[in-house]
Amino acid sequence: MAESVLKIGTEAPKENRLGLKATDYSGGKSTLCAGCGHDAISNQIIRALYEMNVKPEKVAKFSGIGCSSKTPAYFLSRSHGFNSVHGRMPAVATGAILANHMLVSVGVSGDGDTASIGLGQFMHLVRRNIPMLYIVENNGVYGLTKGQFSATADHGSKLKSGVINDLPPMDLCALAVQLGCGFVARGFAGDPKQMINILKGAVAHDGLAFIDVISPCVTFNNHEGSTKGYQYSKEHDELLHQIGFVPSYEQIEIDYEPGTVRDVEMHDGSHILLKKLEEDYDPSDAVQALQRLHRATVDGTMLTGLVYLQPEKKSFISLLNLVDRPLGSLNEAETRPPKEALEKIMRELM
Ligand SMILES: Cc1ncc(C[n+]2csc(CCOP(=O)(O)OP(=O)(O)O)c2C)c(N)n1
Ligand code: SF4
Ligand SMILES: [Mg+2]
Repeated sequence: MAESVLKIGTEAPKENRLGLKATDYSGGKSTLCAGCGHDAISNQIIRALYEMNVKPEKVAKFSGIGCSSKTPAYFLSRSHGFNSVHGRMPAVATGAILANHMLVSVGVSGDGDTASIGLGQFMHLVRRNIPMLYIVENNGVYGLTKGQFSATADHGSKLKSGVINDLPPMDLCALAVQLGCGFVARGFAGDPKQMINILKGAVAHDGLAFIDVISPCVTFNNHEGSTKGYQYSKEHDELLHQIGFVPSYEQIEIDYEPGTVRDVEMHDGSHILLKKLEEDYDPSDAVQALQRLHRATVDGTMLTGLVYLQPEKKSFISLLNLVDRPLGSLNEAETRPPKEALEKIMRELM
């Protein structure tokens, strides 16, 4: 069967179903270094939201501090945005999303922002299953502060100055799986065909969708000895499967051999299609996901694809049983507990 059924690399129409062009999703001019992986990710975020017909005004962007965290300025200039303190984006996003969960929330962070200073915040965001797309643009270094090793730098990788990293890397995908995240994926900025479908699946997910994107820093971590550069990543990329995405308004046609494509229906009626490659990988099996991630670390490969998927997991919004309106739009009568409820509380306190 042709790749097009998996919607890989399909051409989008000039205008989406809202009558908007891709340029309606663009942002300011990037000030990042030419060739930085982060810009490639911004382009795919623009394309994913445009092709998924998400109104730019219905998007909230969040970030921390770093070259990666600057990127929300370079896409969706018509959307809401909050550039927070270093590593504190999860707390800001949690508050904003609880106040208005009707928006599509997109968080962009860095490996330093998430895995170092913001690790505690990130872990609680995942544990609570706050409904948002959370992208880590992972280059293994603190790009903005001139290329020191981050907590995701591989053991044995070398800085330009010759300094070797003696510490083991932190695998944010494994951490997310362990914390019960219902959507965990790894992409590569040099593979836009795979990334676009991961991003679309993540937007369709009702809960925290975590994507770790290997995003080379061309200025500080793209040399010989680096394990997060373009060349090294291309040579060590190990695809779990081919990913396709079919939106809810399109009919799915699958004529692969039985058992070769896994079709996962998302809560909005869209479908994620996973075509098996060399092995029979079950993305709903957390133990297999952790084993596979660990094996990749030991083998020195870069595992990419949808690592773990549990679309039915309840988001924090469902757990809290929040109304289908932004909390700020509720009037006083709707938010004030009735007299009987207050009297019941008073009786309990006596
Ligand atoms: C509280 C605080 N501590 C330290 C810094 C300095 N600082 C700015 S960005 C950064 C790391 C950025 O690394 P990463 O999140 O990986 O983003 P990248 O630039 O690599 O995309 C650091 C340590 C800061 N701005 N604020
Ligand atoms: S320093 Fe590195 S991460 Fe920052 S913009 Fe330049 S290439 Fe990108
Ligand atoms: Mg970084």
